[in-house]
Amino acid sequence: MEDQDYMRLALELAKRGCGWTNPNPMVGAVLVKHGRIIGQGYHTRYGELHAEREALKACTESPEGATMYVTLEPCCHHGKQPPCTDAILEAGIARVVVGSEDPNPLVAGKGLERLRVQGVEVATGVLRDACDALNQVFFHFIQTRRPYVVMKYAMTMDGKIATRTGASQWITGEAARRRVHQDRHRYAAVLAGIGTVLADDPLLTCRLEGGKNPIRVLCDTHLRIPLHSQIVRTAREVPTILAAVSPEPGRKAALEDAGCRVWTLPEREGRVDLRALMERLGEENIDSLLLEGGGALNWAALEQGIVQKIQAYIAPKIFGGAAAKTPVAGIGVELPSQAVRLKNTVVVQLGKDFLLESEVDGN
Ligand code: AOF
Ligand code: ZN
Repeated sequence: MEDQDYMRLALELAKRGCGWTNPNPMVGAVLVKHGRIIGQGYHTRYGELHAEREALKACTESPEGATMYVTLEPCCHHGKQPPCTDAILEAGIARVVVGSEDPNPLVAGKGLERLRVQGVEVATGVLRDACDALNQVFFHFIQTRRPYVVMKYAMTMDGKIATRTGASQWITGEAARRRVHQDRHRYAAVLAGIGTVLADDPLLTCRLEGGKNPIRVLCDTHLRIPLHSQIVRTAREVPTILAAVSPEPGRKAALEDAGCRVWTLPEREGRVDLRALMERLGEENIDSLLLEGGGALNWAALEQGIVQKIQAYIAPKIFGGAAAKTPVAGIGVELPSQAVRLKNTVVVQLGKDFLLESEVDGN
């Protein structure tokens, strides 16, 4: 086995932490001595042992002289956990092979430096692209302190998110919908607009076995959400944040009594200022957000530059209808040259449907 093969294993281990480590990274580590794997581990949950210490703990023999493969640069600071560089040095690891460098200002090259100074052989950049891709969310959050926003919608091949009567269940099939629930588990929060709540009365929870519910965030400028909506009725079990502009005190109190948190945010063109909302969510350590908006919210999010990734689920069917809704509404751009540009597009087939995933250029 070569360096890349062990790193691939470390990556597979890291992914097991998906959905549980936010706002910290997913990290995997493998220890190899005389060509044999003697320990492996991954970061299982936010605040718990780091991958490096998990791997050392799992060792079946002395790790002295071993090579450690780790998907992210080992940390060298005291946070919720002591520095991994200390554990590596104490264990007498001879060589450390790293995937991604850690952009966390508390680490950022200092972890590697400390190991090198102490005589550990260090190699970097093994499967770097794959390791970087795994922690896109963490890298964004640690550098901006704002959530990584993924805009998701499902549409027909003629670009409709509902029929002319507003019916939208269902556009895509089973496999595509399962994928959405995986993302509700993976990302820390989900964001929708009051229009969606009034039209569909959704729960916005994760219905996967063993999955985790996202924190529900609703843009509800005038607090119109009904007390009998499914979201309010489950607000005691699933954390729910209502983002409003100058909420009416009685209404606010009633919704708080029902278990919702009500935030007062600045206004932008008569609606909640989304940049301010992102700042506030970042302050609450929410590192990622699945935006399941309607057309108005989606346009506002793009216009305010808060979106990092777009997921378009496309079903091979046609609804037609000039008045049937499309995924991004608002006023739109005037000229093709003013389009929101996307890059790094990936296509996945899910049953009969397709998922097109692109990053927003410049965000
Ligand atoms: C993790 N898990 O496996 C690794 C991390 O507050 P702490 O002590 O948990 O430190 C969190 C930082 O440690 C995190 O931002 C990242 O820079 C670094 N590495 N974190 O949660 C891990 N290896
Ligand atoms: Zn660490």
